Amino acid sequence: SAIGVFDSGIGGLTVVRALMERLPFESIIYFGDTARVPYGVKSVDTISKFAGEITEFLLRQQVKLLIVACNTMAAVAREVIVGLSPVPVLDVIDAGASSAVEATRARYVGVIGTPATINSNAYARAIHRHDAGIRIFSQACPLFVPLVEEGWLDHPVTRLTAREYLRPVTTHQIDTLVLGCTHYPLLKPLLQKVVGKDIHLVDSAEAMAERTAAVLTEMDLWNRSASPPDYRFFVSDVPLRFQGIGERFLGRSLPKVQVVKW
Ligand code: DGN
Repeated sequence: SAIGVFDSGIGGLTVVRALMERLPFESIIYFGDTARVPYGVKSVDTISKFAGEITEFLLRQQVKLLIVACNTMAAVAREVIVGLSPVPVLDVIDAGASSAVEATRARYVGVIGTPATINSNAYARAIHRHDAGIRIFSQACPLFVPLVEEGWLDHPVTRLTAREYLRPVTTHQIDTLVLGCTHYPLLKPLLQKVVGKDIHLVDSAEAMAERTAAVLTEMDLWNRSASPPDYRFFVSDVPLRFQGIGERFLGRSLPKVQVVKW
């Protein structure tokens, strides 16, 4: 059976892309809540309710594993999702936090994400579960999501915005910066220039793919059928410019999507 991946919208396709590259024989079912995105500025109650609905939808598709690709849902609704799921649940925050702990030598780590993710303090809690001595400096970057969706990946406005957001974080001696949002992997080249080459960027999509590979091995869940992998994409709406934005996130042409009505 397939791996279920979900996100508040199309940003989670960065995680699907990393999974396709790292696990090319696994089938994936994706759900993006494009009718209700953005989640990053909503309340914990609302995000939890939406997360529960999506979890139930994917469980009905008989997935063998659930991946919470959305940092915002992972930050505030993990317990709700785990409580509903008989299959293992992995999330981008856990994966990104572990990578940051492995990467840092200075034990000073920066974290950027949506306001909901940063306010939840979920990255700090996840990092401190591994190493309580790591110091964490975080910054919400709400303008990054619309800039990425606009395709301004290497644009002066984005560069100025990034400098402004990252200045406070980089005044501390961090050697690692966690990109704690589905959209940020697309800004990696620009962010690397802004923070300088000595700061290691943790791409939470790549970290998620590595963690998934490890769990498939640990739990003996690798796909063994000889048939090629199947990719199915569900969304709750097809908004304007969906195709173009989706393809930029996925890094290849986007197959047909099915619209789900609850
Ligand atoms: N997918 C969300 C995240 O990773 O935090 C970003 C989009 C949003 O809901 N604002």
